[in-house]
Amino acid sequence: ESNTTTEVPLSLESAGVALDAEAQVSQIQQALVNNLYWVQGKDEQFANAHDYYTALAHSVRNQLLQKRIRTAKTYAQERAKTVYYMSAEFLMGRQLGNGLINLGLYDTMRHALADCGLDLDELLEREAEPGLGNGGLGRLAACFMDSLTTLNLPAVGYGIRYEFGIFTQLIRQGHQVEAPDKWLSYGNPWEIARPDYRVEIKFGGHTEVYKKDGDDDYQVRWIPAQTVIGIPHDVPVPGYGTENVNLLRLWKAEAGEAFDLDAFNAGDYFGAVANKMISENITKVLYPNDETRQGKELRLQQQYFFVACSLQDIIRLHLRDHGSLENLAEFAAIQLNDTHPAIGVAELMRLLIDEYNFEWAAAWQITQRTFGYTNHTLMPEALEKWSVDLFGKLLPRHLEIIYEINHRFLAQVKLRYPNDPDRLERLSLIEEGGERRVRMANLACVGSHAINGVAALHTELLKQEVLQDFYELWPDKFSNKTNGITPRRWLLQCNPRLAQLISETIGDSWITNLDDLKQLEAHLDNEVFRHAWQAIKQENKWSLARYIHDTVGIKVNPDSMFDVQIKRIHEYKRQLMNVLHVITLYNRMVQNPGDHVVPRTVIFGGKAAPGYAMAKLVVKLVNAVADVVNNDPIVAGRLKVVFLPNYNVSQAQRLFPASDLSEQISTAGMEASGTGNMKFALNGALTIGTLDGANVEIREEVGADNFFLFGLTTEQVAACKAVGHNPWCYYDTNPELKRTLDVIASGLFSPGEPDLFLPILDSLLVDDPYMVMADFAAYVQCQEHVSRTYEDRDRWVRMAILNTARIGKFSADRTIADYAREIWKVKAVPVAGE
Ligand code: F58
Repeated sequence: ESNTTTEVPLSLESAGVALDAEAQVSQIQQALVNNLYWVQGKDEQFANAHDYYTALAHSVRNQLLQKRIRTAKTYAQERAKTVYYMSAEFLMGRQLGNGLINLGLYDTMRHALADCGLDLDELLEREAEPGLGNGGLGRLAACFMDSLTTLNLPAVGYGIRYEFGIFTQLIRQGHQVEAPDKWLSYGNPWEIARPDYRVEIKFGGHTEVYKKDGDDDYQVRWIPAQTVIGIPHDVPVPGYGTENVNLLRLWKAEAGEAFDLDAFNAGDYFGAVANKMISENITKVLYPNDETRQGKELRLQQQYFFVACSLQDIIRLHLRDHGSLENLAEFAAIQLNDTHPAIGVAELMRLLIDEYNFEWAAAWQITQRTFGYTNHTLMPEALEKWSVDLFGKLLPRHLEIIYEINHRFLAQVKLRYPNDPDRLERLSLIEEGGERRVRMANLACVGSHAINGVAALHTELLKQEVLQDFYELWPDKFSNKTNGITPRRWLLQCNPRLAQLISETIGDSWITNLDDLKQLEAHLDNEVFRHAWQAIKQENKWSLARYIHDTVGIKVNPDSMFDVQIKRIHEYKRQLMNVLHVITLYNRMVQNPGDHVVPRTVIFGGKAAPGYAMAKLVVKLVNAVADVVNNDPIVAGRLKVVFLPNYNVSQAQRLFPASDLSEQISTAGMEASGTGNMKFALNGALTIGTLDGANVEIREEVGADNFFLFGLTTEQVAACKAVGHNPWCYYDTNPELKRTLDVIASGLFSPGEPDLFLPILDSLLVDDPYMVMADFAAYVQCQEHVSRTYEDRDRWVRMAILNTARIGKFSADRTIADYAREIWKVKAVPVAGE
C-alpha cells in the first residue's frame, strides 16, 4: 500500500466539490501519513512527536505553496504595486498554529488528529520558535505581514535569515545566562531556499573613474575587495480568510564561488575554508541589543548585505514586469523599518547611477518617491551613527554617494536658511566634531518622501525634538501611524476560549474588523455573559499557573491578581519600579501580618541585552526578591513573585490571556508606542500606566475610568529635569520608599553579597535618570486603587470587557490600511479561489 502514497497537498476540496466533514478528516489523515512517509521517511511504527510535527507542517506548507503560486501569478498579471517591507528583524512566532488558523483548518485538524490519538497542542509545542528579532520592532514587522496579506495587499518582507536568533535566556542562581538559539537544528519546514535567485554583494576595496565605451561621460565603478553571495529563503505568509499568500524573503550569506577558486588554487586550503567562514558569518547571529545601538562592523555588514540583496531582487522583479526602472516608484513602495535598512537610499542611488546609467536628478527623484521611513525611538543615544572611517572602508562608493547627497541637500538648506550654520550642522548627514560619523536617521529622512512615528505622542515629540529640523524643512513629509497588533495571533489563536465566547455573542466579523468588538458593550449588563467572561479568565489563569509550576516550580494562587510585566528589560521601562512596589507590599505584610490584603502574583518576563549590566542586575533583583518572598510563610497565598525565563512570542501567547493587570509604566516620553499594551487590553487585562507611547491613545479609547493612570507627564518630566531632579528628597520624605531601599541595602536579597545591588541604589539616589523616585509614590497609590478595584470583581470584569470592546483601533489591519492609503498608495489585489 505504501508505494501508492505520494506527497499530496492537503486540500479540503476536490474537483470543486466541498467535502463533508468525514471526508475532510480522512483526507487530512491520509496527507499526514503520506508526509510522514515521504518527508520523514518513517511510518507510524517508529514515528515520534517530532516526525508528526514535521509531517503536519508539510501538510500546511503544501497548501500555502499552492496558494502562493496562484498569488504570484495574479500579482504579475495585474502588474500590481507592491510593498517591500525592509526590516532587520521579523519576530514571526511559531508558524503551524497560525497557518492552521489562517487557513481555517484549526478545528478540523484537531479532530482529525485526536481521531488518530494525536494531540494537536502537543505537536504545536514541537516547533522551534524563529526568534529573529529583539522585541517590539521585530514583532511589529510580523504583525504587519499578517495584516498585509489579510488585506490582500501585494507585499514582500525582506530581512535576514539569522542562523542564531535572539539568545536563549537561562536563569542560574538568579542571574541571566545566555545560551545560543539553535532554532534550525531540527530543520525548518517553513522555508524554501531559492539558490536560483542568488545575488552577489560587494564589500570593501576602492572606486575608480572610467569612461564607458562610446560614452563621453565619466562613470564610477566600485572594485570590491570581497564578494559575498546572498541566497533567498522564502517563508509563505498566509492571511486570514483569503487566498492570498505573501512572502517573507530572508537572506543567507554564503561565500562567493570566484573567491573560492582563487583562494583554493593558491593552495591554502585551510585558509580558504576559514575565509569562507568569514563570509558566512554575516548572517550568523542577531545582535541582541534593543534600543542601544552597537557600532560593530559586522552589524553594518548585515545591514548592507540584506538591503543590497533585496534591492537587486526588487529590481529584477520590476524589470521582469515593467521593463524599465523609470517607473520604479509607481510599482514599488519600500518601507524602512527604522534606520537599520537606511543604507538602501545610497544603494538604490548607486544602482541607478553606476549600473543603470541614470542622471543624478532622475535617480534621486525615483529614490525619494520609493522610500518611506518609520522611526521607532525618541532616545537620542539610540539613533544609529557609523564612523566615517568604518563606513568608507566597508562601502567606499556609498560614502561618496552620501557626501554628494549631503552636498546637494545642504546647498538647498542654505538657500532657505542663509545665515544658520547651526541648523546646517544639525541637518548634515555627517556629524562633525570628534570622530566624524554618518547619521543614518538623517539619510533616511532625506531619502524618503514620508516619515512617520508609531504613536500620536511619539510623532509629536519627533516633530518637536529628535527630527525638529527636518519637520521645519518638510512638514508635509511627516505623519503618524499608530502601531497595531494582529487580532488573529493575539486573540483568536492565543485565547481560543475568549475568542469563542466573543464570536458566540456578536458573531465573528471582529476577526477582520476589530472595531466590531464594540458590539460587546451591549452585553455588559448581561450577568451570564459576564460570568462566562470571568470563568474564561479564570481557566486561562489556571493553565498559566500549571505552566509556571512546570517551568520554574513555583506554586501560585490562581485566585490572586495576575500582575504582569513582560517586555525587554530596560531602565526606561522601569521594571525596577515594579520590584520596588513588590518589596513595599512585602514590607507591609511583614510589619502588619494581620492586615487585609488583595493577593497578587507579580509576573516578570523579558531578556536583558547581554552587555547591559544594569538590566541584568534588575533580573537578578527580581529573582532575589522572589526567593525571599516566595519562601516566607508570612505572605503565603497573598504575594508571589515569578520571573519566567526566556520570554518569547510563544510564551507571550500564554501570558496575555491569563493576565489581570498590564504594567505599562515607562517614563513618560520614552516608549515610542509599546504594542504589548495593546495585546493585554485585547485579552481583557486592565492597564496601570503612564501617559507614554500608545498608552495615551489606549486610555482615550477605553475611557479614563477603565485605565489606571499615574505619574509625571512628558512635560513634567522635562520640567523636573530642567530645574534639577533631586532623588534624595523622595527618599527623605517618603518613609515607605526609604524602607524599601534600606531593605535592599541591608543585603536581605543578596545574602553573602551585601554590595550586589549597590549600582541600583546608586542609580536611584544619584541621578535617577528614569524618574523612578519621582513617580514611585504615585505608582504605589495607583496600585492601591487597583487592588481595591480588583476586590469588586464584578466591577473589574465590566472594566475588562470594556477594554476589549474598545480596543479595535489597535488592529494592525487599521495601521496597515493607513500606511497603504497615505504612504504606499497600494491597492488590494485579491486572488480568486480555485
Ligand atoms: C520598539 N523598538 C519601541 N527596537 O521601543 C516600542 O515602543 C515600539 O512599540 C516598537 O518598537 C514598535 O514600533 C524596538 O523594539 C529594537 O528592538 C531595535 C532592535 C535593533 C537595535 C536597535 C533597537
